[in-house]
Amino acid sequence: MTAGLGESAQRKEWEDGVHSVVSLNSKRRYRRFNIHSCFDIYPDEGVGRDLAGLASGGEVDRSFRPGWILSPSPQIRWSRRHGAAGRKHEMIDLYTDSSPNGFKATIALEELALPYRLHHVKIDDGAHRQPEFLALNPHGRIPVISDADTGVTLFESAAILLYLADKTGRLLPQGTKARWEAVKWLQFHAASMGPLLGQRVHFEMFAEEKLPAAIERYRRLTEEAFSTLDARLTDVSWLAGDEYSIADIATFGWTHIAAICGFSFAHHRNLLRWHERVADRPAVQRGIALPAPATGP
Ligand SMILES: N[C@@H](CCC(=O)N[C@@H](CS)C(=O)NCC(=O)O)C(=O)O
Repeated sequence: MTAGLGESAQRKEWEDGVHSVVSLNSKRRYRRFNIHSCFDIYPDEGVGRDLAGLASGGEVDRSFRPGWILSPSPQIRWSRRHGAAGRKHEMIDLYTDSSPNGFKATIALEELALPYRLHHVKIDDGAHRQPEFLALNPHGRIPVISDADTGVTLFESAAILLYLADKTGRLLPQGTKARWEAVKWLQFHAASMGPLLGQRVHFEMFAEEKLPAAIERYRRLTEEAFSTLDARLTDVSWLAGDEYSIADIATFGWTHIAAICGFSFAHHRNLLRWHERVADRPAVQRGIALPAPATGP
């Protein structure tokens, strides 16, 4: 399930660092992030479309599905040449799109400098509903990783973050108390923040019928989540305490999109300061640009 280039030719390109980031078509639609489809009620649009005509450049993974693109960042090329975390890892395949849940995976992989192949699953074109993708995630959602090192294939961004932390021994504190703080805030994000922001985006920005009760409900619930995070960050730098962790990465995936959508949390001073600290990290800046930056609805 790798590129049509053939493994050795492809590996050579990666090692030489010449396999540059692809550009697809310049349609605005492509550059748009996919938060409108980050929850279960998104209609099953675009399935079965011929995607081949959409790609105008770069390396297309034709053995898998036209339109799925390999686009290593400089970090990937660096880690391919120099190895990561003291040992050589096999490539991780990441299947993703430019979206809040997808950015969690790209940020974590960039932070950890693990070698990975990035497959662009274009949600707008229905690539996530194709049989090849459903074989990886029967629920038809990105992100998904598949790790040749271990044979593990995973969907659900929080599970992916836990897996990457477990694999490398990084981004999750060692001490029992801080470790469980990290897991708690990761779960808070996965269950009580991300899905609510997804609903808010839908009802405020995409729903054809503007339903005041639904808009008010998700504003209130996401505002509550922001307040809870703000209180947590009163006297600690990171959600787990002293250490930056996968809890911060998960939460940032959505605060990044909230900011782009104009869902202001500037009145939560601790949360805002934390958001800016995370945004300043070079690996985060790379992660939110893969496979393309989010530009808003
Ligand atoms: N709980 C999942 C949510 C995954 C999810 O909803 N991903 C969105 C993109 S952010 C998606 O694939 N949407 C496609 C669809 O809903 O059809 C996770 O955290 O990974």
